[in-house]
Amino acid sequence: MLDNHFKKEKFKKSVKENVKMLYRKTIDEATQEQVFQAVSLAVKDVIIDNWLLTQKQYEKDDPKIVYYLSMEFLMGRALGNNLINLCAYKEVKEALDELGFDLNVIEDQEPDPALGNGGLGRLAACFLDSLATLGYCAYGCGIRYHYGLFKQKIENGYQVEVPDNWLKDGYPFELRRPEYAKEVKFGGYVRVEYDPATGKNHFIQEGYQSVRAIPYDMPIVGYNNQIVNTLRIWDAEAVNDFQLDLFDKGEYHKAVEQENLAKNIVEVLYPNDNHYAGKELRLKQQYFFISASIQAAIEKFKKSHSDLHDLPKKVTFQLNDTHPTMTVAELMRILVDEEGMSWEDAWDITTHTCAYTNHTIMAEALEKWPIELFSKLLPRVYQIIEEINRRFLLEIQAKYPGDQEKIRKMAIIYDGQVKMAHLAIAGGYSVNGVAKLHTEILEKQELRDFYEMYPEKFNNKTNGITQRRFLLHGNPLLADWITDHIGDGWITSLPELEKLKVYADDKKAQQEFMNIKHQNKVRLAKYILEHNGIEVNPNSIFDVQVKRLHEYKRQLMNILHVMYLYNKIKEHPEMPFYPRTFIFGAKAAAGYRRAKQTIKLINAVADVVNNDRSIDGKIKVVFIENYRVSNAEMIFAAADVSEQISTASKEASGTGNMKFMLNGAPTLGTMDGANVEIVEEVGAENAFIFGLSSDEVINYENNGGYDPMQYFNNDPDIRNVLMQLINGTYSGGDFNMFREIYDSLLNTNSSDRADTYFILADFKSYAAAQEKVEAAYRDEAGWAKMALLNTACSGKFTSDRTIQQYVDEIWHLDKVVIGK
Ligand code: 26Y
Repeated sequence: MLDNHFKKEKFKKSVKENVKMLYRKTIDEATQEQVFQAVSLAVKDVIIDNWLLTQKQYEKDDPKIVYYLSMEFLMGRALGNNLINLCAYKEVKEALDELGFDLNVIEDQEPDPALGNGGLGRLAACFLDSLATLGYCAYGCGIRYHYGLFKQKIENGYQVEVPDNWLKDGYPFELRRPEYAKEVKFGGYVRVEYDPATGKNHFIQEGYQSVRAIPYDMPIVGYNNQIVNTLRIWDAEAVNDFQLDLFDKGEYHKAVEQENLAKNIVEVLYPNDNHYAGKELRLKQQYFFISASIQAAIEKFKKSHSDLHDLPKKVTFQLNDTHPTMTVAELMRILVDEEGMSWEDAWDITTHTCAYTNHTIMAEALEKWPIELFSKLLPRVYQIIEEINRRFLLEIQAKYPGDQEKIRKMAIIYDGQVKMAHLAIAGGYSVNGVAKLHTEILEKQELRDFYEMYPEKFNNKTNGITQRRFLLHGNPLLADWITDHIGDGWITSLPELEKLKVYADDKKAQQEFMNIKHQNKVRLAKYILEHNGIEVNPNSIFDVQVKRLHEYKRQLMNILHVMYLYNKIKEHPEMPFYPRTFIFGAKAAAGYRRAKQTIKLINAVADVVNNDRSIDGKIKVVFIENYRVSNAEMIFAAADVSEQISTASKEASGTGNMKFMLNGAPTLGTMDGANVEIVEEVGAENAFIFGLSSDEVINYENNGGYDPMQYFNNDPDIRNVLMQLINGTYSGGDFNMFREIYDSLLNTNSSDRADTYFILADFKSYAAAQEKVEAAYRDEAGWAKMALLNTACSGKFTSDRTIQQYVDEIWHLDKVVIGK
């Protein structure tokens, strides 16, 4: 579709006009950043027309709405993606060429909106893309953090966090909507008032502080269908300007407190990934955006519907992990306290409107809020949770009379804590895991009691990714090649990639496929030289691990293996060895000590290995600074090998694994998360699988019997590598620099078992799998076939499929077509 607005001359004129209006400059005086703003404004103009059109259609059709509630949306840049989905990328590129600008450079001016940490936040972004593309009425609801995930600098090998002031130049793809502001109340106390007329109690919150939640809307452009959905993120402002009476009453202090509350609440995204810290401000953030979002949703519903009992027919609240679980209680509060509904009716509505997605089984990621903190901050919401818990315990007792153990394990409030996962399961109609294996583990292990009680609530939705960003935009050469061979149906129907299978043995196709990979490697090599000052050889194998840094993801095993290879090459210089570039990209949570030490280790090994002329450049190690969505797109396109090496059972799904596969990189991994399904699709012969199974890991964890010291004692290769952590090899003689890492693998000096993540157990089978990678890569035709088949078999992993399953099996939304 070539939208009229993107006729080149008209677009050029509009860009020049915007430069003039915004900056009082002619186009040749404008900076690249100013041209970015001007181009974005021209694009936004087109988007807004479609946005209005979509709104009109929704008003006409009155479709069921899903609210995707999430503390994180890791959107990545919008300009390029919007042009892709408007089918205007090539026209705009040409128009800018003619004006003397390079669209790639213009795109690079945009800050990455990084309102998320990793997998969970990026999944939310992919889902919004698919929802708009498939024509479903969906709102993303989140927080407009003034600072997104920190930018990472590497100084002297260590991570340094730099604030991400993404709003400093103004973000062109957002719209402030002050007319939809909502008030959110914190603290104070609850006064109960008996109404003799109705015989009912009224619960009135008093002495509270409040903030005003102001929505900012970002357009979510569907692919080639004129649909534009909305990501609504809430900013906070002090309410003082309409509570000036506080000053009059001399309550100066309270007024200032409210001002600070507003300032702090949306200041910054918590940089923890898969790790719960229990901070009061985080709890405030949760209630802030949930209260505002649910109020807005109910208000919207009431505009066109008279009976709140119909809410489940028209609305679903999908909870992205437990972070938005406050929804259950807030919805109850609104229905009972504000709408005057009976508890029973309100509970029936709530439990047919809320649905919960679990993204992790890691114990340290489970949210458990201390009662003290919770009830002080949210007195009325806490009362409601107490009542939900009281009734829930009665239900458990009815089902399992006298079973105290069940109560201990399942209660929502227990041991002085509010357990958010239990509230989410009791308060909703669906609980889903994010990959087959993960859902099975939830049912059999982590949530077993809940599964036994409510088997009908449990279901699996294997994650997916959007091919529009991670192939069409990120890898234009491959995208064009695919379209030349099988047409462009894959853009909205990824399983069509299957048609590429007939080319798997075709010499010409193989060569073209690998030639594109080579060009993408050259592009990445240039980026690495510019950003890291390291020269890498595009003819070497690009072996890539990019994801958050976490012990369970085992970047440590990867770098220990590099140390092992380096030893081997030093010992046997004549040994045949195919040149390899080990590429890492990872942010560590600011307070995660072990993770930060691992980054230092990777950089220390890189320092030694990259500067050792005696190994002839056979190994290079690169740590890409500030891994984020925008450089990820380029990295996936250039990868030969996809490292997915988490301890089996720990990675719920993974989604990076899917992005690599789509771009033709075979998986080197454990049978964990969605890797299992990747292997199912592509065949074990087109992946490199190693390591303990999830059953074996879980068995060790439940029954003991794992002793890492055995590996240290019996395997000289392993012993050598570990000794190098404490003998100064990579630390300029400092014996202590990596001592803690060494201890974590061997010493049981705390309650934790040593080598919690079974690195030594899996080390040798990992090394063996790596040898298979090298042998396979030497067979050029064989490798090309394997790479091509990975792309061809990746059709299942589109988020379009995931979303369609959510729609069919959980949400039951109505499809909307513009103009129908
Ligand atoms: C602070 C806190 C409680 C917390 C913050 C962030 C807890 C968890 C998270 C993030 C979790 C996360 O990103 N999980 C990942 O979700 C992906 C999408 O489902 C999965 O692919 C991935 O395996 C999982 O680790």
